[in-house]
Amino acid sequence: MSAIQDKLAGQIPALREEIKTLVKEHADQVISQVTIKQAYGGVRGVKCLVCDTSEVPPDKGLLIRNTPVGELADRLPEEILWLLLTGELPSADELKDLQDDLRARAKVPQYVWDVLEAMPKDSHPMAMFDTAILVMQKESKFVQAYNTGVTKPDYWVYTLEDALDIIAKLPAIAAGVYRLRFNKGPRIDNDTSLDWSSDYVHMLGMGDSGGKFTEAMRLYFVLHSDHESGNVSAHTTACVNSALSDLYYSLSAGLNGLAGPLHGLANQECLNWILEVKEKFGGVPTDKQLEEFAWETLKSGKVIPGYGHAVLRITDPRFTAFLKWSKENIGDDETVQMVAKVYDVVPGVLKQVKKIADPWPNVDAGSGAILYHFGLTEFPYYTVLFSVSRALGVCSQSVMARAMGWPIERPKSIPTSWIKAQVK
Ligand code: HAX
Repeated sequence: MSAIQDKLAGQIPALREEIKTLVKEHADQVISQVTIKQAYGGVRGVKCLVCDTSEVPPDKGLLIRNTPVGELADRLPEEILWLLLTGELPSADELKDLQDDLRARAKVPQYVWDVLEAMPKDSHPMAMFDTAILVMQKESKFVQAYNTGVTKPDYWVYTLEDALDIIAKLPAIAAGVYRLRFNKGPRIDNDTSLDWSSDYVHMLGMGDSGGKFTEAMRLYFVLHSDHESGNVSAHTTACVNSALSDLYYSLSAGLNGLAGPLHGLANQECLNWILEVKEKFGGVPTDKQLEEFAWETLKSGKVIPGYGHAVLRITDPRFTAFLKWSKENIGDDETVQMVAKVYDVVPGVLKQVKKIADPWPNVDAGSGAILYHFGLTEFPYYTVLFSVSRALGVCSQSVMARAMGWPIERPKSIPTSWIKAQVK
């Protein structure tokens, strides 16, 4: 038994008991109501999902297992995975066990590369990445166990197996997609002496003599790892998983949602917008020029990518962590300076648009400038990196959902005629 499986096996019985008692004793207590506006408005703000891996208070931003994400900025993604699953940071031995376990599962089957190589050369990197996950479905240990009669209390064990198998392979798949899609030459094999993010940078093949790119990628993978369970990618993963579809099905489904421009694809759009500004004004613009450009974007009916949020009502602490790192490490970079300038100017513009609930930057507003600085200039690739990281959170959520034995999701829909009858 691996250390993570052992740890969870120790924790899960008490968690199950706690939730069972909570539901039994307070089954009918109302925790949220739904208005007609919410029913037509993307179910915004309705409290009807449970997620214990992380929480996003609108006035605080991301807490991973109650710890503000900014306080986790120096951690390894593997430590975050342990934290997401268990609620605790790992000891040195536990971390080593998890890293060894991931290394042992890291080899990507050849047929994945055959499928990716057969895809059209102009496929979106997200379509390639999600296809790679889906095509490995036949490897699912959950399906094998289910078909041979494993019982419900043990579903989580095999979901954890699938989660670790998938997460271990994501750096190689992401690096392989990059090299294939952007003609960077042959794939580079894993280096099993490296940690999860360092191995990714190694397989990307862009070099990192000062170690700063690797540091940036570690930060990137930590900051994007989870954001409670109501966002499109997490909720889709959870919903598909609730049908007892395995994680290959459910994670690829969720990441297809991350590929939308209002969600994870915003990071590709965001840098694009910043570079458009730079090009138009031949460098960093004045505040007035930037303000005018922001209004132009809004008046043309487009959103300003990287700004606004469905839940947050403050500057996203993940943006703050990226900006701090950028200023400290690559502060001379003109694109980083642009990100800081946009942060000075754009909230003032968005505040004047009444309908916009949150004028502040979200995680996507600053991450692209860092990637761009280190020569990762292919914007359509950026959401793949978001996906590698977000898999840590949504896979952990799925393992815990199986551990708690949550049922298949089935909210009730109603037709407009029913709503009209209610308001009569
Ligand atoms: N620029 C222009 N208009 C914006 C805006 C922005 N940055 N943010 C919100 N609005 C608009 C909305 O489009 C909406 O307009 P309509 O009513 O005409 O459709 C109105 O303001 C009200 O929206 P809201 O209540 O403030 O925000 P929502 O919860 O509906 O949407 C979004 C949240 C993140 C989708 C939205 O702020 C947005 O489109 N932002 C830009 C895209 C972006 O950065 N997305 C990434 C978000 C973080 C994330 O999930 N990363 O993966």
